[in-house]
Amino acid sequence: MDRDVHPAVADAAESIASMEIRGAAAIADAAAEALGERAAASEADSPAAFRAEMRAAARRLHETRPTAVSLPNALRYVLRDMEGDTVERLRRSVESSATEFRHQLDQAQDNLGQIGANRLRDGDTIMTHCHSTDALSCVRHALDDGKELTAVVKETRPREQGHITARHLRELGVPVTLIVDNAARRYLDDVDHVLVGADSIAADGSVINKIGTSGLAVNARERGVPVVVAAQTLKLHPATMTGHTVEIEMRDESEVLADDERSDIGRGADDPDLAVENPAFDVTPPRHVDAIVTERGQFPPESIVTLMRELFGDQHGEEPWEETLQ
Ligand code: RI2
Repeated sequence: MDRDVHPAVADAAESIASMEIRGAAAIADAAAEALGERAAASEADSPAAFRAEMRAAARRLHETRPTAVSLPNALRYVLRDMEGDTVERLRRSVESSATEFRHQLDQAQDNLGQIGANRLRDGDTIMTHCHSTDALSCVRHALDDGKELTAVVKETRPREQGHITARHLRELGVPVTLIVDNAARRYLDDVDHVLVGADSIAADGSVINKIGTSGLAVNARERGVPVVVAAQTLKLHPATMTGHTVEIEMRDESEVLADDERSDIGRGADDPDLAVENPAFDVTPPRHVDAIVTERGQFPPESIVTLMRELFGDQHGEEPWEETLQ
């Protein structure tokens, strides 16, 4: 049974679950920050009690959203190397790992952006889906290199996160054309790259990203438009190397159909035969992806497993937040 979860952790978990904090990198950053805050606030009277508090905090954060592997990867990073034979040493170890993780995340996004920018040419038009800070890092670096870009931005139903992308691109001075998702195929002839982020990358090179990415990729392939996925290695999903699949988050139906709209359509507000499904993500097979851009370089999706073996080869066994560990 979990101990009481500290308010700093409960607040972070709530913000992640409600998507006030969203985007795979931002979720990881918030989770690492919350673990650091939890460690700083601990009044544990023994190393065992401190470790139990950290496991409880990590479990609470882990249960918020299931698809973006950046979240468990962040928790593992901070807790795997937790060491010390006193509470004070353990605390310092967690705080320093959390700080280091957050610094590396920023650095990776910056390095990835420079690599992704090399793919973009002066005068190119990109098409985006949802909002990805990794993808925007590529754009920012291309602009810093003196290239001019324009963007076709899909609004990305149901939460219209394309609006966030449009706002950031306009802040960067990039001319934006906002379109509804259904118009994407019509505009593909006008674009040079589809540039998206990822929530998880599987060992076979499949890309798990915001719902609608796979259909966009299929259409882009048909039109000969390259699909570039900007995803720092934090998005690589280690469990897929041993056959696990990535859970797709199903979100509340009210994001798709408001309660008052439901009664307009159905036979009353509680019509049992009016179903609404709201999967937040989909899976794009590697054959529809041209390149995965990471801070370690650009990879054809089929070869990403070599990088995963290098990064996660020695990771196995129990998760550091499981209660069976002492
Ligand atoms: P960065 C988002 O998921 C989008 O699917 C986006 O492509 C992905 O995270 C990666 O975002 P959500 O949290 O890490 O909005 O590149 O559901 O910012």
